Amino acid sequence: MRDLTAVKDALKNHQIELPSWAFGNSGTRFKVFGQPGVPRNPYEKADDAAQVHRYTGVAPSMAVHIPWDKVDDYAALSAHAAANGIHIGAVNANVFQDDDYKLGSVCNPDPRIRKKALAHLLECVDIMDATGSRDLKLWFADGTNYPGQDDIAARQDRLAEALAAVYQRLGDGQRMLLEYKLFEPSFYTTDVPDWGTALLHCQVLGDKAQVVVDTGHHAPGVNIEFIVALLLKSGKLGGFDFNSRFYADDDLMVGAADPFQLFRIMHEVAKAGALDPAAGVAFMLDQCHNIEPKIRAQIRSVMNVQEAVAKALLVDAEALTAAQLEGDVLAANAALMDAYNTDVRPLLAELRAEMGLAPDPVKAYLASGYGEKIIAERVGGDAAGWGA
Ligand code: LRH
Ligand code: MN
Repeated sequence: MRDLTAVKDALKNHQIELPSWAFGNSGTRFKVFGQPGVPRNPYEKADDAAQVHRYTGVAPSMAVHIPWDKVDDYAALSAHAAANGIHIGAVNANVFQDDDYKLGSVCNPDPRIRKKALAHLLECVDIMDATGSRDLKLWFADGTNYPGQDDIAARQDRLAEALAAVYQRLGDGQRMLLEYKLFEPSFYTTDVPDWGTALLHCQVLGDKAQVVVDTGHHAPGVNIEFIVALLLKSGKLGGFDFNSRFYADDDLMVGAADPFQLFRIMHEVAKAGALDPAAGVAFMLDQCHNIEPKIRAQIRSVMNVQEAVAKALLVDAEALTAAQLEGDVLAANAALMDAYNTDVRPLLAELRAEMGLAPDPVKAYLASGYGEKIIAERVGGDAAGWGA
C-alpha cells in the first residue's frame, strides 16, 4: 500500500486510547517520585488526556481504572470528557490491591473472597453502562509464589467460573478483554501467564471475549508479532496495551526501547486490515512515566505509534509477497526494511497540517503553557496515583 492518500487516511482513522493512570504519580517499589501539577481526580486526568488529543488528533479516548478513577457520577465524568473532546474508553477492573487478594482474587481458594472479587468485576460492567464503554479489561495478578502453594488446575476452574459469570452480565456491544502477563506480582505461577491460556478461556466464553496483548508482558525474546498474527487469524485479538521495556514489565514509552519490534507488530496488524476502528482492535497505551513529564510523554508515545503505523503502511505488499513466494529471502526482508528505514516524520507533519494541527505536537503543547498552568492551579489536594 504505497498510495500516500490511502496511507494518510488510514493514519487519520487510527485511534489510540490513553490510560488515565499515566497522568498520575507512579513508580517502583523503591520510590514513587511525585511531580508538580499531577491530577487530583479523574476529571483532571481527562483534562490532561484531552491535551494529548488536542495536539495529536488521534487520541480521542481515556481508559479508566477502578477504583483509582472512582467517582460518584460516571455520567458526569463522561460529560466532562465529552466537553473536552474525548470519551471514556475501556474500564479496567482492579482486584490486585485489596488485602483480601493476597492469595488471589477470582482464583483464591476462599469462596468468600472469590465472591467479593466477582462483585467488583460486575460493578465495573455497571460503570460501563454509565460511561457507554465497550470494553471491560481484565488483568489478574492472581498466581502463586511457591510450588505446591495451590492447585494449578483448580485455580483455572475458579477463573473460568468467574469469567463465565462476567460474560453473562455483558450487555449488547460490550466485550471483555482478558490480559495475560508472564509474572509479577506472582513469581512462581500466574493464572493467566500467556496468550495461550488467555485464548483458551476466551474461546470457551464466546465472541465477546477477546485477548489483550500487553507488549511488556512476555518473556525476553518472545516474538510478539507472531502472537499478534495468530490472534488476528483466530479473530481473538481484542487489543493492545502498548509500552516498551528493556527487561521486564518496565512500562516505558511505546517504541522507546524497541521501535523495530513495534513496527513488526503494526505490520502484522496493517497486513490483516485491523488498523481500522471497525476491525475492533483497541490500541491502548499502558505506561507509567515515573521520572518524565507525563502529558509530554503521552504525546511522544502517540507519535511513536503513528511512526510505526506509517512505516507499516508503506510496506510494498506486492513486492514483499512476490519475494516471499519466490523464496527470495533477502528481497522479502528488504521490502520490510525499506519501509522501516523510511523517515516518515515529514509525512506525519503533512498529515497533521491536513488535520489542522501543528506539525510537531510536542512543540505545540510546550508552547501552550498548559504544563505551567496546571502546576500553578493544582495546589493542595492529593495527587492521583496507584494508591498501593
Ligand atoms: C498489569 C497492567 C494492567 C493494568 C496495570 C496498570 O501489569 O499491565 O494492564 O491494570 O498494568
Ligand atoms: Mn497492561
